Amino acid sequence: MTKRGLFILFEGADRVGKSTQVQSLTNHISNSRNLPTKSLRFPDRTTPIGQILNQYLQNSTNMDDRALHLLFSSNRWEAKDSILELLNSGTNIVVDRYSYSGVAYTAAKGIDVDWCYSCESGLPEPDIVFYLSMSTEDATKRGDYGGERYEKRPSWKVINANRTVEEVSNEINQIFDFEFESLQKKPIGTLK
Ligand code: NYM
Ligand code: MG
Repeated sequence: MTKRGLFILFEGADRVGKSTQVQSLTNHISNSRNLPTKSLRFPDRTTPIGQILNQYLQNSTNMDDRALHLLFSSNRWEAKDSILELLNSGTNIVVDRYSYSGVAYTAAKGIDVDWCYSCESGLPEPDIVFYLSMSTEDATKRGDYGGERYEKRPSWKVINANRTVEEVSNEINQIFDFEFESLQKKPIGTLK
C-alpha cells in the first residue's frame, strides 16, 4: 500500500527566503527518496478567488478586513479536497504560507485572533511547520501571533533564516529526514 504524503509548511515574513526553501526541500524529497512531491502556495492566485486576492494585493483595492480574511481562508478551503487527495495518494506537499499567515496578517489589524482562526478549523493540518525567522526575537514574536495554541499540534521548527541558502536548507533537510518516517505513520491531522 502506498504510504501517505506529508504536508510540510513554510511560514515566515516576506522575503525571508520561503520560496527558495520550498523549492529546495521539494527537490530534496524528490531526489533523496524518489517520492512524488509537489509545491503549493497560498494565496493560490490562479483560482477565481485567488484572482480577487491578487487584485487586492497588487492594486490595494479597498476591502473590508474581515471580507478579505474570509477570501484568503476560502482560497484554502477550495484547495482542501485536492490537498487531501494528494496526501492520500502518497504525494508530499511543500507549502508556502497557510492558515498561520492568514491569522497573523488579519490579527495584526486588530481583529480578534479566535475569530480569525475559527475560519481555519477543519482544514488539513500540516505535519511540520518550518518557521523561517530573520531577526531573531521580533520575528519569532510575530510568528507567535496567537500562536501558542496553534503550535501545539503540528511540530514547529524555528529556523534562523539569516544564513546562506545552503546552511538553511541543510538544517531543514536534516530535520525533515529525521522526522519523515514517524510523521508518515500518523494519520493526516485536522486544524482544531
Ligand atoms: N497573506 C497571505 C494574507 O494576508 N493572508 C493569508 O491568508 C495569506 C496566505 O498575502 N504579504 C498575505 C501575506 C503576503 C501576501 O503572499 C502575499 P505571497 O507569499 O507574497 O504570495
Ligand atoms: Mg513571498
